[in-house]
Amino acid sequence: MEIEQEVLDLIENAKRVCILTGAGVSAESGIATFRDAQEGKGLWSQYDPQQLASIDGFLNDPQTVWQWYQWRRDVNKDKEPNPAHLAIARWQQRSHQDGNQLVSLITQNVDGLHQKAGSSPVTELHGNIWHNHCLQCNQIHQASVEGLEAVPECTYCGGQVRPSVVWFGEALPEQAWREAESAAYSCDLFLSVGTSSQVYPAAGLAALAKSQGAKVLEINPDPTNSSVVDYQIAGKAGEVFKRFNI
Ligand code: BJW
Ligand code: ZN
Repeated sequence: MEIEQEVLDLIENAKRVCILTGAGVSAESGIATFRDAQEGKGLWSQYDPQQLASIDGFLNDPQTVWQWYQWRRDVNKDKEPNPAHLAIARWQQRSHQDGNQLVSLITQNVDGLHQKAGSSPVTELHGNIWHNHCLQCNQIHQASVEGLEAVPECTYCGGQVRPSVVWFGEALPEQAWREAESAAYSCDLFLSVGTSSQVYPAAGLAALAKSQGAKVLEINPDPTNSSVVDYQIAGKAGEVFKRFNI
């Protein structure tokens, strides 16, 4: 049987599907992937995103890290979901209606585009770029920070307000991680879409799924060649979802 037919059969017959998405899913919406984020971006090209997205980076230079996130928010604010987000949302909605398949969506993305596409529920492993909280007392800050160049001060304790994203060296949100592990553990099809699978613990979810007998399908124009992957579909997420009529 040719691979495409096998993949279609897997998609149709799976009882539990776990979809893990990464920055590549938002690439077709015009949002640079995490590791390409700095290419050709003027002022920010001299900074290493891995350094900026870290607690040490923030503690060393809160102003620069805050301004990087403000710049990214500004870039992201008018971006719209692309055919990949929309296909995943439709798939989830169909599965709710038909009741014959459970489709869990776990994302590493912080841009909120899955929700904007109508996906529900969405498990956000690395937080959300639109939310903020106090570094010191954890108080959530709802007030709009649009355009603010200086790190806001917490109105409760005077601490520094930071974006509610998960930086290197920080633990993932407990509830989100529990949902992700449980979805990976119990699925029979694991779909890894648009992620370089370099960042742990998210990158370990495919292996967890496989250890419990799931088949692992990867969609990426630049395949990771991981030994965990059973089926590699090389292509852009939006185009592949269209080709497979998902
Ligand atoms: C397309 C496409 C198209 C293009 N269609 N595809 C085990 C081993 C080694 C290291 C570790 C380990 N466990 C933990 C670590 C350390 C670290 C880590 O993994 N480091 C690695 C770099 C080695 N992990 C952590 O620190 C994590 N925390 C932790 O482990 O805490 C321990 C702890 C426990 C208890 C108490 C305290 C601590 C936290 C990780 C947080 C990651 N955060 C970031 C930043 C979020 C905020 C922000 O955006 O600024 O999350 S890093 C960044 O990477 C971001 C992403 O979500 C994440 C994953 O990146 P992703 O999505 O894969 O993007 P890219 O750019 O890498 O890849 C894009 C892909 O798309 C490419 O493959 C393209 O080909 C493809 N693509 N166009 C489909 N059209
Ligand atoms: Zn505070």
